[in-house]
Amino acid sequence: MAIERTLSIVKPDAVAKNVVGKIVDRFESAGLKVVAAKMKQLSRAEAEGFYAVHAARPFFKDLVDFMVSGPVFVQVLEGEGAVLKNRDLMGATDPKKADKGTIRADFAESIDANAVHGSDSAENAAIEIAYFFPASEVYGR
Ligand code: RTP
Ligand code: MG
Repeated sequence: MAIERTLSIVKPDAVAKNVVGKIVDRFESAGLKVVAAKMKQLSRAEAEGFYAVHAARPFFKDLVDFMVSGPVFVQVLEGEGAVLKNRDLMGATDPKKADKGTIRADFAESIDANAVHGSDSAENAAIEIAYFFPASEVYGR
């Protein structure tokens, strides 16, 4: 499988719960490497731009309200099949439906406050990584 990069966000609920390190450990233990990272308070414009694909959805305002409710921890993960591997580690969008042992099952509160974001394709990963990190801030292979 190819070495990929994916964008991961530890969302405001998980940052507030002080479990950033526990979540990063899930990724590292699964063989993904953190190759860029920062904390950031998103502006409304940044959150709306990031989730622009969902702009017409009924949950969009709640999603943006939540994403600006506190700082997030944004990181780039690198490794074999990183996009799918990250999605598998995260679990289903709704933590009530997430498999046991996944990040959302263990740390998320609700479908809104669901602890993590992960890119859903290699194409979107490239776009999302560039949204937050200039190439000079990504320290991969
Ligand atoms: P994410 O983009 O944050 O990694 O989450 P995802 O791929 O698992 O889910 P997606 O469909 O992309 O939705 C983005 C975020 O919007 C919220 N959502 N709410 N109330 C609802 O039906 C609903 N559906 C989605 C979730 O917080 C989801 O993470
Ligand atoms: Mg998504």
